[in-house]
Amino acid sequence: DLLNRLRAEALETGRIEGLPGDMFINGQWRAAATGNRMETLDPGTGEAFAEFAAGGAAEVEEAVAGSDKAFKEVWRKAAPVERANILRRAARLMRENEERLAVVETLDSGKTVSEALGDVRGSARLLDYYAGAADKLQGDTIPLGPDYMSWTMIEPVGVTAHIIPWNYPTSTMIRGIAPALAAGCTAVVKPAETTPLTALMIAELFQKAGLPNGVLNVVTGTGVEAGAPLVSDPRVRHITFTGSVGTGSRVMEAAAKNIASVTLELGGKSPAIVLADCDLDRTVEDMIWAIYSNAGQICSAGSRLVIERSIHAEFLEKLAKRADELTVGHGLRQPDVGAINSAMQLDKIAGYVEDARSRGVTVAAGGERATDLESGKGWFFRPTILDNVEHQDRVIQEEIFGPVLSVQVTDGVEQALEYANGTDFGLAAAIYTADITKALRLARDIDAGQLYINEYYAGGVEVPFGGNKLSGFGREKGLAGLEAYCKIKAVTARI
Ligand code: TXE
Repeated sequence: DLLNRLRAEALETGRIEGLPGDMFINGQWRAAATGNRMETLDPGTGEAFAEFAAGGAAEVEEAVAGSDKAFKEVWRKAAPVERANILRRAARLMRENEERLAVVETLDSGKTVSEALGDVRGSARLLDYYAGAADKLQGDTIPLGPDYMSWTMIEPVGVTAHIIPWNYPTSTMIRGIAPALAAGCTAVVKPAETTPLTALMIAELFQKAGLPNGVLNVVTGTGVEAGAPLVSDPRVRHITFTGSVGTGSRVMEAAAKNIASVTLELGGKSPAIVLADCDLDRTVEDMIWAIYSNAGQICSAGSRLVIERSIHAEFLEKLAKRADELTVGHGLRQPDVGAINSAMQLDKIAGYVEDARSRGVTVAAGGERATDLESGKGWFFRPTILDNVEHQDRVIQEEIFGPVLSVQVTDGVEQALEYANGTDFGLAAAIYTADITKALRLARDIDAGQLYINEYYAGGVEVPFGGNKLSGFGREKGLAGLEAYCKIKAVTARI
């Protein structure tokens, strides 16, 4: 079938024909004014496979100006059902092109092609979900007694900026632009410099879906050259950022200068609390995918296992066995675990593990770099378990963003709760137990944006997603995901 043909072609030639390499600005495909270009590398081989435009302040200026004009003249005036129809057409086009999108996403990001397919399908679903919301953004009437009439109107905030990370290029872009466009906002997207291609392909699909010029723009380039001017532009009224805590803080500072609002989806160090009465085998399997999906490069990854002492030994034995069984390799070869997105990220992961080992932390599985078995190339790290780690250790406190699980042993629910809340992050947490009282008590008391009970990553596009503390604020997905893109106008008349 098409997927297998594309996979075989890409594995053999190291490239894909017909990729977009220019930026999408105001409905036009454009090179950078400087003529500068950058390469994107396949993490599965570490070799370049495509080029794209290195945009900067000049292109950001044009994109924001075009976006502002399209907002004022076209998109905010469009009937909600018209916006919904375009989003639905884009969803259909994504599904029709899912194989190609998935293969390109795999080459750009390093993830497995089945993970990439899942991302594309989930993104099409997000487009449908927000298409359905576009014509339901209605206000309230407010009773004030006989002499007045008062009502609210839900209006789009205006031009929005979307800064996208490299771990979920397609999903993160769509979960921002789908509610933004549904609400009547226009968007300028800056993808990560290591994963720009699917953003450009998505722009092509929106163009085919009939989106008016300027409503969606994609400016590629580095964070400093393209991202910074975008988030500093006073015409941008909301910024949706997913990435590191440090960059998120700089983005918020830039937004503060313009009193623009921000959604920040930053890092995490999310615990899975496993109590002695859990369903052991099922929980082992859940933990494997909580941490090793996307090679651990997930902000909400279950990167800490907080486990009750009485089942620690048995659980760890099973978990380490499963971790050792996992295959690692080029995402197009359909391994269990794909590549690390960049050489820099791989060095960061290896650095954490080496440092822990040198301090005497037990490495219960993995702990080593790897290469693709067939080609001997690429950036990989074996699924790793660091066992019995002290709570203050940096592999408990800091985000590694790789396939590394850090285990904390607990003597009961109270200590588990302390451990769960005892980091600077508050993104996700999971609780595994047969005791509903313990589960609900922990769900109430853990300070995190997502609580999962007896499953990890439970919930879909309908469920709000976001973090507390250094993990950020604001919520994406679900109806809550529309709020950032809407402002309320209250109209009150004396009659
Ligand atoms: O992130 P950055 P990096 C974490 C993870 C990872 C670390 C570093 O721990 O190891 O961050 O990754 C753009 N103005 N996460 O360096 O810098 C940049 O071009 C505007 C967690 O890649 O935050 C890219 O598009 N934009 C995470 C995006 O910001 C700027 C996902 C993210 O890059 C900018 C990714 C600037 N001044 C990394 N500087 C998650 N929450 O899922 C950079 N950018």
